[in-house]
Amino acid sequence: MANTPERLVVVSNRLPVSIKKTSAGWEIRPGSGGLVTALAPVLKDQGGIWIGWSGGIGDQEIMEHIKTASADSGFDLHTVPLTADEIKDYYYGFSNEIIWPLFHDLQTRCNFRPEYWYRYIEVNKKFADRIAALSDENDFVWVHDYHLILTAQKLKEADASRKIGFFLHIPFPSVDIFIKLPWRGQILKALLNYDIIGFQTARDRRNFVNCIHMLYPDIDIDWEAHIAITTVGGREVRIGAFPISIDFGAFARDAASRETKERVQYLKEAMPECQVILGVDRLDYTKGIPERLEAMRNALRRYPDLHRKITLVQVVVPSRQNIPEYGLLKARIERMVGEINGEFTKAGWVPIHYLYRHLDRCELLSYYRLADIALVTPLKDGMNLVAKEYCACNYTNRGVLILSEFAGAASQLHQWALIVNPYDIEGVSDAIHSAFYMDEKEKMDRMKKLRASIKKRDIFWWVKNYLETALSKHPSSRPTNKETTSLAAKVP
Ligand code: ADQ
Repeated sequence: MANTPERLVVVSNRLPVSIKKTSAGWEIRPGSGGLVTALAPVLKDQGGIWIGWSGGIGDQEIMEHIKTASADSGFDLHTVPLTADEIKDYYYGFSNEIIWPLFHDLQTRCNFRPEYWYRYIEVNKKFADRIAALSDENDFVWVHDYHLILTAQKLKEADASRKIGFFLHIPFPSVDIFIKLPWRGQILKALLNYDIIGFQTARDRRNFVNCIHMLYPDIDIDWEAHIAITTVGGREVRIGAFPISIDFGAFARDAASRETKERVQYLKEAMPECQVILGVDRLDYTKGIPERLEAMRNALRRYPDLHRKITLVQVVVPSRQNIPEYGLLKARIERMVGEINGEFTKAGWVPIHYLYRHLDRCELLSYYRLADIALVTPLKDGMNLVAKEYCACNYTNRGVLILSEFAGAASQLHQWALIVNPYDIEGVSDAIHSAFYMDEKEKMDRMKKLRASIKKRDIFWWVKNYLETALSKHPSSRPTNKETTSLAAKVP
């Protein structure tokens, strides 16, 4: 196998495209998230491809449109068509009713149905077959996230030898939680078929290594610099922490654009004279939205001095609407917003503004710019990009970030954010009070340091760091910028 692969093959459950069915037919646009932005230059330059599910049932109707989206992206998108049963058992079932809650430490929410597991195996094989057909031995295959843990193993079983890496976007749980998984041994063993396994934080990497020690005590693990290394079947496996980030420059630039400034001005005029506290989350029980609302209620009860002085803008993006639990969560959030507003609203002041929808980029950036305080309090989160986006947009350095200690972002930002335990209602309420009264100098000092840290380790740094660790001969002798591996060299 070549040491320096020429082509990158990215694989994820979903393709990086936004697909909408309108009255005029399908509307498909290339994705614009940070991951695509960072990988696009590498893919375009080297003729790389992206393999994933389109998000629809079957794919016949969508295929033509995907071709157009490929042309617009500048690299080829290839779909893995899924049937309705596969979507139900592999995606909603195993991925989102087992791995997602378990890996976020919420094992009581898991639905350990055996049929989910068998379908997960089948779909991972389907992805592996597609990779085998579309790639060759000279490619580097980069598989993303928890939906595709078995893919490397299935590729090996199909006798398709590839240099292949994995990145887990969500946390990896501690041993005591991981061993609840009925298929714990199979999942761990399957991961060891990757040549490199990337986690968000050192804590996730440590949890994974501890699980290996406990379930497979015969496997030796050594360390070279910050990379754990083990040998499985004569093959080296590298295990590292690579905290994902955002396109800092684009957020900072767009936040200062005229369009955003005008929108901020409009919002300011529409809102009363208050400090704005912002929450922005996908609808998900891991994001701690009810707990945050409870903290807001607590702050308003314990600190009457905050009445008419603070307003929480809570933005919730619809997500996983086919899972009944998510509908229940939405109803719970809406009931709490109603109760709190019912208890505290006064003429000219509503304590909580609640938005349940996707925001376009300009609107999202305007809320980031408007907010005096960001309240990012997930119960557990792989990283949490909202925390980083908020800081990147805060170019006047006047905002305060309140951040859950259980977000991966806390391992990087803990010195300068106000760190809270999201389960500690009074602690979060106190943090809101402290943020409100924080003096300008302290706010600026903290925000400058937050922004400098995120700017230094942006999404381009992340891609480069991962690819160089994956492709260098020795993990500890990662090439410098000048003698970088050919794929990593294409990252801007
Ligand atoms: P997510 O759980 O989706 O990602 P997060 O990292 O916060 O969580 O990313 C959410 C993204 O959605 C952000 O980029 C944000 O801008 C966007 N967004 C949120 N609300 C929006 C709205 N109303 N309108 C438009 N856009 C909105 C998973 C893991 C995370 C990990 C990421 C990346 O769960 O822990 O940080 O992957 O690895």
